[in-house]
Amino acid sequence: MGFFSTLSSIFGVGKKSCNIVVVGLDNAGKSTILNALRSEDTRVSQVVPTVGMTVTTFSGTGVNFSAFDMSGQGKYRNLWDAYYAKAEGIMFVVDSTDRLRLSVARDELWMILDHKDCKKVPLLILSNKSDRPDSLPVGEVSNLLGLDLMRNRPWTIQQTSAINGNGLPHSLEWLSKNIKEYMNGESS
Ligand code: G3D
Ligand code: MG
Repeated sequence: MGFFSTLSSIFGVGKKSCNIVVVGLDNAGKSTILNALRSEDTRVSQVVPTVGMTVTTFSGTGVNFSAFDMSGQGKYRNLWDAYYAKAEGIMFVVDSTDRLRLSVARDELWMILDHKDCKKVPLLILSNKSDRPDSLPVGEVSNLLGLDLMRNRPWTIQQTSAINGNGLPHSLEWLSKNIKEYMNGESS
């Protein structure tokens, strides 16, 4: 698609690898976003799809994305503990046109943040599908998700379109910068 700089230029080819958990309700756009990352010249070394979950490792970048669909997969949730425990960043994707399920997305988001294994890692929230005319403004999505209550972690909400790429490079740059700061803080 050509709208991404390569992942390695955003994340750098560090010595340490980093793990990013990508979550959100089904149909939010998680797979489309990961596919867009894949379509650049970044070589994918591993894509392991399982029920309700996909792990994508981009070789040469040190970045691993593990994506989960949150809804209707209750019985797999115990699998996620290990991913939260080793995550250095969380990307939460919401469909900004799905007014009916934004409250479900809010409950899922706060359930993750309250999870015992979820550390104070940077949180990037993507208000996705902003290309659609029925997309809610980012401020409204932020209110509906209750983000004014967010404390004690670096976070941001960004408007994106996985279809035309708008907002994605900037969002990933934010995530990269904040993950680096988080990892430096952990090792010092
Ligand atoms: P998921 O992995 O979170 O479940 P997907 O979601 O990536 O499978 O996306 C679900 C549907 O939404 C797909 O449409 C996809 O093309 C569409 N979609 C994802 N991101 C965007 C976006 O930013 N804008 C628009 N307009 N559509 C988007 P289909 O028709 O294949 O189900
Ligand atoms: Mg998917």
